[in-house]
Amino acid sequence: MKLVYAVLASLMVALSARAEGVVLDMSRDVGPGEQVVDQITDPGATAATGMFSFRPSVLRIQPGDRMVVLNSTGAHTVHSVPQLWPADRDPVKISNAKRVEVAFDAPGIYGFRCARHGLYGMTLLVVVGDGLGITDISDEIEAMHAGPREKAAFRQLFQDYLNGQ
Ligand SMILES: [Cu+2]
Repeated sequence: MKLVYAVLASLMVALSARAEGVVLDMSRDVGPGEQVVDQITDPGATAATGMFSFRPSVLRIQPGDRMVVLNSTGAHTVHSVPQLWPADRDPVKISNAKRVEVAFDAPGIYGFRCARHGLYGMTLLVVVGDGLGITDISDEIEAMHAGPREKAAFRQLFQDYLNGQ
């Protein structure tokens, strides 16, 4: 029960800070070559799909840049998806961390999911460089050990990327 109160309290703080337009959270500070990805729980969502999300859910960065993930604190995690992650690189497994940096040196397309909410479509696509002309990741998505909503979310993210969003 204490955990529930802690989660609610942090949620209320975040909501009140947003309402007042106050930005005091030093964890949001980023340097050159860093881009923030937030992990969001939207209590106003009308369905589980759409309630949990990475923002942005498609991140475009350059080789050598770093993704700064915020709010992997209990409610959310960041796990690399094997089908969209280099086999020779250690998997990303972030949880219980308020701020974590992930560096990307090699161009390509990388996929991440929240271990808790991936089944609701909480997915993230990171495109490093120009995408190498990749026009299709349907085989990778099909091979994922994931439910239909998660696969649909990855398909939508890739379509968003192709559409230039
Ligand atoms: Cu989550």
